[in-house]
Amino acid sequence: MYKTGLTVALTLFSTLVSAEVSVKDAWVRGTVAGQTATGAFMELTASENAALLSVASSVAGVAEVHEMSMDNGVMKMRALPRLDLPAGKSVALKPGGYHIMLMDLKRPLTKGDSVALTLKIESKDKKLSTLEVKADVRELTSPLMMEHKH
Ligand SMILES: [Cu+2]
Repeated sequence: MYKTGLTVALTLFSTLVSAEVSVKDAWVRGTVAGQTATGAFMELTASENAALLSVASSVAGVAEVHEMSMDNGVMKMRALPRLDLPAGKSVALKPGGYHIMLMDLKRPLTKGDSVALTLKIESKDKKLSTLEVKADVRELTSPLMMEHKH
């Protein structure tokens, strides 16, 4: 009896949190005058398998999900069509790795500002949802996107 009750409770719970993605530590690197692109970073954890498909922000004409990797000693960035968010695993978007690239910036971003990002999420049953994220702008002295080793 007890066992049956527990199973039902767990099933209900997993239905309620279906495709829920939580966001931690969202931030955007501040820009200097004339700079038209910057990166947004955060930690994403999905309760069930999901994927980040795209991003939009009112401060940027173009926003893309990028991957940064070393290729023969050269840092390269490429746009990802989707970023998988495996259930229960936190996926870090951080300098030197995955990041959200904000391009065609419409205004300078300075410390204390906050930037609204809309993340388009696909659940494992292919349902689309959007996730609103507020990212704080951090100063330029935050760790550089291209991390240099000395
Ligand atoms: Cu990039």
